[in-house]
Amino acid sequence: MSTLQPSPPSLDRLDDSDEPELIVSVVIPCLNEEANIERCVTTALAVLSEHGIPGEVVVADNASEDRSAALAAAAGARVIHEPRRGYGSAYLAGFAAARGRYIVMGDADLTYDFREIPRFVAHLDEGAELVMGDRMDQIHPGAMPWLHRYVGNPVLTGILNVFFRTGVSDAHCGMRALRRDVLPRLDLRTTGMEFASEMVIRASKEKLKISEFPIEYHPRGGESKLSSFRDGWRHLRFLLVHSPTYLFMLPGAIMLLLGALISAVALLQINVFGREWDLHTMVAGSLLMIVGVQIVALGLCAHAYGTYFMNEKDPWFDRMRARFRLEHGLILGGLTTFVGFVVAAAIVIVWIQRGFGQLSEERLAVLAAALVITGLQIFFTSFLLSILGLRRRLPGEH
Ligand SMILES: Nc1nc2c(ncn2[C@@H]2O[C@H](COP(=O)(O)OP(=O)(O)O)[C@@H](O)[C@H]2O)c(=O)[nH]1
Ligand SMILES: [Mg+2]
Repeated sequence: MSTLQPSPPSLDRLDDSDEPELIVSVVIPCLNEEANIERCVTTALAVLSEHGIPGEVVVADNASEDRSAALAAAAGARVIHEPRRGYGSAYLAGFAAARGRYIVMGDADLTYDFREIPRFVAHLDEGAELVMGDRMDQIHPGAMPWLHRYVGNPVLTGILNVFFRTGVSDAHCGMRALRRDVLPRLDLRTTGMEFASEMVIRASKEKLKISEFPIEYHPRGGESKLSSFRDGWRHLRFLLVHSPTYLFMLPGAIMLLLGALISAVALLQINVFGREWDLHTMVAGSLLMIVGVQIVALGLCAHAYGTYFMNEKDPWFDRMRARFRLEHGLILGGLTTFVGFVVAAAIVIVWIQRGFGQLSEERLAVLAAALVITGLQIFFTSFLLSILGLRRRLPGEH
């Protein structure tokens, strides 16, 4: 680990006073933690002074109904009051009040060892912009319930890494550190426990330098504020709504392909599993195809929303819109609809030729309907995408 060197004056100082620059703000969110908060604050302050790190401890109190706030202040913390509930709300208030160049985060429940602060600081000194603790190999007995240890944490961290490729081992670790000057880029907004995921995802989208190292996780003093299913769902919901590719595009594309395949099997009466497939299969295949196109369309609109309205970097969508224009979508949609009408016309011609008698072209009729519907979906979605992007053309685009 690097030694802690005196730092050059930072540009992000909040005031012009001649006070020495604070290097570290330890920010601790606190909701009814009177059993633990005092020790958290005193340990953090002691570690800072032992290592000669100019710093402060900010306790973001979430309207605790016990003596937490008073105990924290008496122990030497600067206490910030945030009436709005939620782990994220507490941190956002604490961050706004922090003055240090670095922010070290940790729960007020004695699960994390604040004596690790200098290691986090050392990683930041070495150039990391976000430093994550990784608890997974050093969880003390009774520190993490079985459900979180073997289901919640690995599953949610796994999904997060598939969706956003962050490479972080323990996305919910509450002890972490970051440079305060990256906060505007992170633009964090969530109010609940999903704040932990938001920070990692935003950091990876902004391509921050993320480092991690193993830390210990101790059993909690006092009562946990986490509700497994409510907070687990809040995390999952956050991951899904921030990943149109995995929420819409992938499932939609799979449905579309599967639907097309099933329709083809029914239409061409291909023998699969020793029997031929007929009208019912055709209906199922076509429905799947229509729903697939619809979901892909929603995904494209979600990508457009992220790019145009949320200013998100979305290289995939940028490539798409560099290649495809409104007119491409209109032609594709128009042609698909046209082919649908041609199939429908063919059925009518056959009917006329048969003297308006009994007709058994149901599969073709379903195909015609599916083509007309998907064609119209493509046609009008193209217009909607164009409307969403009206004010944000690529350079050179008209
Ligand atoms: N869940 C929750 N935690 C809060 C809130 N405000 C502050 N906290 C603090 O956030 C930290 C994390 O909560 P905790 O119960 O330890 O959850 P866990 O570490 O995920 O099991 C603790 O220090 C809480 O005191 C809040 O409104 N909700
Ligand atoms: Mg905790």
